[in-house]
Amino acid sequence: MAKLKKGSVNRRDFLAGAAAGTAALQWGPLGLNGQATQERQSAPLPSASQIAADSMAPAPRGEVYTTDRPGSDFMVDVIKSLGFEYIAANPGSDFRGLHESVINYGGNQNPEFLTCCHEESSVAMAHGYAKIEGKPMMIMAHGTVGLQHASMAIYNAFADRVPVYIVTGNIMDVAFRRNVAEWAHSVQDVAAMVRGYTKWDDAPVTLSNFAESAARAYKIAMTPAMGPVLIVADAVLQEEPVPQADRRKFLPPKLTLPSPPVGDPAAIDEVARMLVGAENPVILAGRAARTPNGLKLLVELAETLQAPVQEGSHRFRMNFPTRHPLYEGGSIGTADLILGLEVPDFWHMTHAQTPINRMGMSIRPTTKQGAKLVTISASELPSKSNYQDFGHDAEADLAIPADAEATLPALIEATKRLLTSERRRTFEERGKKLAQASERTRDRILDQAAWGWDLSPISTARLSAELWNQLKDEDWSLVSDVIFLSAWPTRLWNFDKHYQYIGGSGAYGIGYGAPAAVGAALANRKHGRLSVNIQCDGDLNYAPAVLWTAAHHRIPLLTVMHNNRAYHQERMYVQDMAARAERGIDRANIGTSITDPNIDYATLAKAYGMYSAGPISNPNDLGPAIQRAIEVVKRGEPALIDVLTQPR
Ligand SMILES: Cc1ncc(C[n+]2csc(CCOP(=O)(O)OP(=O)(O)O)c2C)c(N)n1
Repeated sequence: MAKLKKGSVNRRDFLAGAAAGTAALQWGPLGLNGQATQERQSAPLPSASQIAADSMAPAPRGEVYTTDRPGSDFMVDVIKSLGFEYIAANPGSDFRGLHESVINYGGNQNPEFLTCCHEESSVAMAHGYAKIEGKPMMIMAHGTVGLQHASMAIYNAFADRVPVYIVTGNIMDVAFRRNVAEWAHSVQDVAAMVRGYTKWDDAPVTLSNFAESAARAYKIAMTPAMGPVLIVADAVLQEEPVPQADRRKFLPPKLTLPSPPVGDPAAIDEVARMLVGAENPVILAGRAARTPNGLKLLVELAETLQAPVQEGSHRFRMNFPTRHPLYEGGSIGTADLILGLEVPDFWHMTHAQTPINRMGMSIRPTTKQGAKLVTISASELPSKSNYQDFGHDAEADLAIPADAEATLPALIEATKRLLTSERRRTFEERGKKLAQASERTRDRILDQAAWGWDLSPISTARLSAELWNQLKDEDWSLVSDVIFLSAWPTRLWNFDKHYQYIGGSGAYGIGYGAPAAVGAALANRKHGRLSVNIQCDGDLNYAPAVLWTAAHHRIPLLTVMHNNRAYHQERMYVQDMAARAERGIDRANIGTSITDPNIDYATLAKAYGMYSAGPISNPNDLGPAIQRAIEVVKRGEPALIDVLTQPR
């Protein structure tokens, strides 16, 4: 029997006893076999140098790093040439070379590394940023595991037609995989798991190939219909010195953005003819305005025709000024022509689908008989089949697969060419009626907003009105969706600039809201805008540590919790099912409430290093709390107020 070393027995004794809660010497890996137990206990403890090797940074591999620059430096040259301001990432060893080059060789500027606590947050931050800035942010994700975390946010960006630039690492050459973790994180085809919802990907095998593919990916991401792209930065390419052969070929890529696809001139003339001839046209805007110019063009088209612009209940973009007399006027039911501009699932705007108790669905058109349907949408250009975000066929009478914003100038021109003085007079009359109807709608909205004014929990209309009261004289930007707030902000506030609204997630993947708001606020920061996020509680709980990212990077953002203490959207579905089954709705809170214990969001925000207040349940306390938080945000920091709210 091997003799036990004195010190080691005591330590192992102690550890085994603590773990098992029993006398350690009686328990060994082979059960109660004394010999095995004692042999195991007598195994030598790791030496000081072994412990150091496990817990300290490895020594630099001098033969590589001192002979010449690593390939990742050249990758940074390429990345810089594409004009990225930021890289959002959670660190991962398969892009450690690139990470080191970004912060040291690249000086951590253009791009600057943003520390993220979850890859889903990295992508959603890039999503929100692109909606304000009009260009992609780069994100890095650890091949396999990091990309798996990122995947839902990538799908959101894909469905929302938003460019996100993803770089993942991977170690293709097995000889370079240092340990079991690096085997687990390596993959034959990195992009396979997200290929169904990325626009393009590549895994370049040389640095010059990386340069070309990096530029190609950027162009593809930015060509409407825009979308996320993925480039694999192989770890060996990152970490090894640039090969001589590659050095001769290496040139930073030339980046010329393609012009967006414009509709066929003959088809545009036909749409203009239909628009000018229609008595009651309605323009439906989905993701029509990609840029501030898109908003101006849409106003010009609508005013030329004195035609109303509607957005439907899902507001995807800032398309049209919300106090314009043509906003949300007219009716689909009486329209003789409906022009859909980048409308996702146009079919649902022109059909009603109602569940009938235990009898399936009733489907009927909501348009009048003979109404003509026209679509202009870049979403009809690229086609992927697995994910079904494309919706029903629009059943349009005329479909133009092209970018709506880029097609609008030609459409406006063609429309103006067809105007006669008689049609102008008709349009003026139509415009007057729509303006009067708009006044009446506005009065009705104000009346409705006053309902439940003093309620506690606070009504979503009161929350929106209190915010507006303090934002109206600021240069503000709402960096969250309005759909779970009964659209009160877009009904009450005066939105007239493109950056004032970013819309929803695209694929309705919850967890997008908080990080997208942080990314959009980051884009707003250099413009000095006051960013406001009305934040659903369920959404924040997917990856709340993005609050830390906002605090750490000093991103000014006012977050106001719409804390209804529920997954309310899903509760309504469960209530619907229970009612259809005639079993009563009183248990629909099971699985859908976020109570017992209540989550203290003010404490959560404080823990992440952020100013916070709340929970606020008295509506009269809300105004002063918002004011105090705005002062903090104006100092350049994020702040959060927890507000207890009505469900919708
Ligand atoms: C990733 C993901 N998981 C689950 C859902 C289903 N879902 C849709 S809405 C919703 C409730 C979200 O709660 P919250 O953000 O608090 O909004 P509320 O409906 O309460 O206003 C859930 C869970 C989803 N869309 N996405």
